[in-house]
Amino acid sequence: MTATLSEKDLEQHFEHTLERDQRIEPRDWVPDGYRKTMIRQIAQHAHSEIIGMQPEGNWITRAPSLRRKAILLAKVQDEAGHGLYLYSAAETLGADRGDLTERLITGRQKYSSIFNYPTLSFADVGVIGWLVDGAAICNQVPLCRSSYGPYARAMIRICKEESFHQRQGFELLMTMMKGTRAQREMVQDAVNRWWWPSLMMFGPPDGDSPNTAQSMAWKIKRHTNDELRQRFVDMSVPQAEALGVTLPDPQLRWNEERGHYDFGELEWAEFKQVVSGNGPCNAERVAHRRQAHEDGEWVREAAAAHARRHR
Ligand code: BYC
Repeated sequence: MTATLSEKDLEQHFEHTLERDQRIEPRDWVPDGYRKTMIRQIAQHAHSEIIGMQPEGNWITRAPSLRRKAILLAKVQDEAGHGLYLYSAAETLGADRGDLTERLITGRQKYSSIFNYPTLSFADVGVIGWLVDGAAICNQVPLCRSSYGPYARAMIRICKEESFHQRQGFELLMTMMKGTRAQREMVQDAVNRWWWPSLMMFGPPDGDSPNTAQSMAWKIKRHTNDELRQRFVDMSVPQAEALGVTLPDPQLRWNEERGHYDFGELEWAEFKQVVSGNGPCNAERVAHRRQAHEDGEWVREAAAAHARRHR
């Protein structure tokens, strides 16, 4: 005998699952808002991985040695893989991957602001690994405990790979810092350009973050944007010292009372510009992705025809 569950029973089951810190799975009923928020965050995250292949991908043909080329190729390939797990996780919530791609290439869905800045020298590859992947790890480790099972599980593997990415960036920078004066200057220049945009990856300040309160209540997010930004600053300062670079913030100093580093105000007007499509490389990044999608049309058609024949 099967009993039909009322909407109230389903809601209670959802709440109990969250209270017990268990995972919500694709078979479970979820409120519309939860589904919508989860699809938005996972899709933005997937798009970030895919668009994020471009800034570093630009350096694959110009990597200074075979070893550096092999490392960079592997890293960019990992990012494609992360995008694929994440699109699959979004599909478990009923999203359609073709539709998500369409939203990305028509500018209707966001991706991380950080990938709208140009990579001007090979030191940028190292700094992306150190700071951008470092910020990504700081943001994503707590997401391994996110309430949505397929997302949380994807994060575990992604974080392992991101740790390798961060170390390769740090190792590359350390090598350059032990090199010539020109190499050290390249590293410092890259740090000057990427530091503030890396802090913006954590999202708007808590007071201007419309989604944080609800996402924390649903245990999608485990910390606020400002909490994670602070954690990232605190961990980056000693790493910058070990490298011998200066972080471009005259207000950066240890606050004994708070037990954290104080840091300067971010340029939130710049963040808003970049997020709304007007950053230095937004148009280029989306155009490149659109072109790649169009160029791949015949592959999708061939794969679909092959699948039909074997059905
Ligand atoms: N850039 O209410 P808020 C990587 C949006 S890739 C653009 O705080 P939420 C890598 C936000 O989505 C890793 N948009 O939102 C790859 C929201 O949009 P709507 C990327 C941003 O979701 C290649 C609105 O602003 N990581 O590691 O509670 C090479 C209001 O914000 C940004 C992820 O995607 C931004 N920086 O919190 C190397 C992490 N910040 O509602 C490395 C997963 C905010 O207007 N995502 N927005 O459409 C998250 O953890 C959260 O979504 C965020 C934002 C912390 C980013």
